[in-house]
Amino acid sequence: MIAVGLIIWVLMGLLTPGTPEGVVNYVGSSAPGQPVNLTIQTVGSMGVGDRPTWVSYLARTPQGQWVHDTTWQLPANTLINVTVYQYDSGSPLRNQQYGQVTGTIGNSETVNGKTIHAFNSYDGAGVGHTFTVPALGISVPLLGSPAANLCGVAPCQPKWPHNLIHFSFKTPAKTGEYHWQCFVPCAAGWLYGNGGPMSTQGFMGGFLDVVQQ
Ligand SMILES: [Cu+2]
Repeated sequence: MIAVGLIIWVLMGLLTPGTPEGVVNYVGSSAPGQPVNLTIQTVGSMGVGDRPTWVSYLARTPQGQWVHDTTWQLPANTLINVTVYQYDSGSPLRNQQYGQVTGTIGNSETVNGKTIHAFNSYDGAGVGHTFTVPALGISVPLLGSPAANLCGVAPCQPKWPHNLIHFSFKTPAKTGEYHWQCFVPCAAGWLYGNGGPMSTQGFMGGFLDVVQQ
């Protein structure tokens, strides 16, 4: 009976989408109550792995290693200082609403040192991606890099053209799994830019796993 249960458990693990994906743990990366640094990057294509053409987010562990994981464990009720290296190109948004910065401290972000509260995506290189956590009212447009996607293989290094974006937000006191995703239909080659990486955990979406510190 135990053996049967074990086999079912193993099969469930293999069949449940997203289960094999790792979780990057930021809890304990700074003293309790102190801000936590979350450093991520967005790339136009992975260049490696089983989906080399797919657009993606990556994250840097507190130990400094870039990993292809989009579930991030964060302490509750804590200020999160986010740094984004945005290596991808952009385009005008279909929904201008996503040009607004919402839910961050000051409802703002800085892009290459300049503070903005909203971005007209018909300007410059448009918007490449958003970082959006619907349940927390957070949405940040990640402006497109004018000279984009020159890095080739992820993780990209800062020597390649990018936009450097900073914003901060506070995790809720209530623990739980908060889904985040990009709302730019950025999946080139897919119908209307959706599907593929847009609908796959580990690429254009993931979870904030908010836990007690
Ligand atoms: Cu995207």
